Amino acid sequence: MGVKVYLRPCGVVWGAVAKKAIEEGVALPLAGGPGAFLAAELIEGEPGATKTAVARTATLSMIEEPAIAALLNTITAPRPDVAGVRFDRSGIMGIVNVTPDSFSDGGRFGGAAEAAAAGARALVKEGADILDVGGESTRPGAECVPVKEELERVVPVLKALKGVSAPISIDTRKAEVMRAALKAGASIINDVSALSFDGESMAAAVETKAPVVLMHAQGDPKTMQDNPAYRDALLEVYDYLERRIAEAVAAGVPREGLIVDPGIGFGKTLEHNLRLMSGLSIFHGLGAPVLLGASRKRLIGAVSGATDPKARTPGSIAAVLAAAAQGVQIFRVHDVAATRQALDVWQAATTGGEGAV
Ligand code: HH2
Repeated sequence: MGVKVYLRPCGVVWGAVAKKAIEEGVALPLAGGPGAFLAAELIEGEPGATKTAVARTATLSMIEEPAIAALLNTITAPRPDVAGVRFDRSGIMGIVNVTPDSFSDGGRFGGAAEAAAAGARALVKEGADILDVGGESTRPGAECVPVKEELERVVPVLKALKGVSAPISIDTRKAEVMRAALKAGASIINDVSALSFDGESMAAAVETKAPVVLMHAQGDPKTMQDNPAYRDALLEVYDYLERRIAEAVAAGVPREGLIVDPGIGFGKTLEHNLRLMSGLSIFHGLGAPVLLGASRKRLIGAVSGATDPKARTPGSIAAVLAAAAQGVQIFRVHDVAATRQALDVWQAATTGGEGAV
């Protein structure tokens, strides 16, 4: 087998200049647009032993190397809708943690299911395109929650959300919770273990044909921050997600329903998280919408000095905008209204008001 090749789009432009650059053959659409990339980082080799060069897209398009041509095709193709959510603009997944112990908002949606559902409906009004309901904290050091308890937390909330206009994802690692949640009104599986924690979860995804968020994590929440190690976090996370997509598709999970997520903070040091954040556009090479969950996480605190997670909204928004500039399509956030406002202004200012981003 030849040397492995990765392409990381860079030099992304928007609006009228993006259209013109594509017409003139100096840029290619990023995941179907509206952004377009003028160049790409060409990375060859294995994680930890790579050669990197930056090449213009016009040059890359002329290289007769099947792996590069295939990657360019994948990176430029439009992404299909998932559960009715379009990916030609930045989407927001609003976090609805029905847990007593989540790191930044434990108890925020606690109490009666009706109250949690009202809080979730408010997130839709604020601009959430997807609601992510979770009954188990996966913060570093968190204990695994028994299935029965997780079901008791999430199912009543899902039932109380009947008729809500945004699709609901169920944030769980457990097949039984996936199945029950999908019956109770959720339509997307969000699994921080990429269907690997529970031996039954792949089967649950195949049976239900539900779209799935495949997230990378190194280790289990209980111990994942003890000593995370990578030769190259960006490429290893990419390789892992590529393998999980292949395994899910081979098992019968519909490819067009897959979303990928590098899993910020899941078995990663600050250095690993920043390598991922600065290289996010590489994940377009996997041919699926990219989701980012950096909201209020330690990375924001470490860079800014904001020790209280609730004081990390400005830094969380900066992370969203930096990722949006790399074409990331979905943001899992606590602060929906503030993020929507920031994305709307970023979009208008970047495109000169032309077209949605
Ligand atoms: N992060 C958390 C939980 N679920 N799902 C995806 N797809 N991506 C993420 O980055 C992600 C996730 C952890 O954050 P949070 O829900 O705020 O905290 P806790 O696990 O303590 O409930």
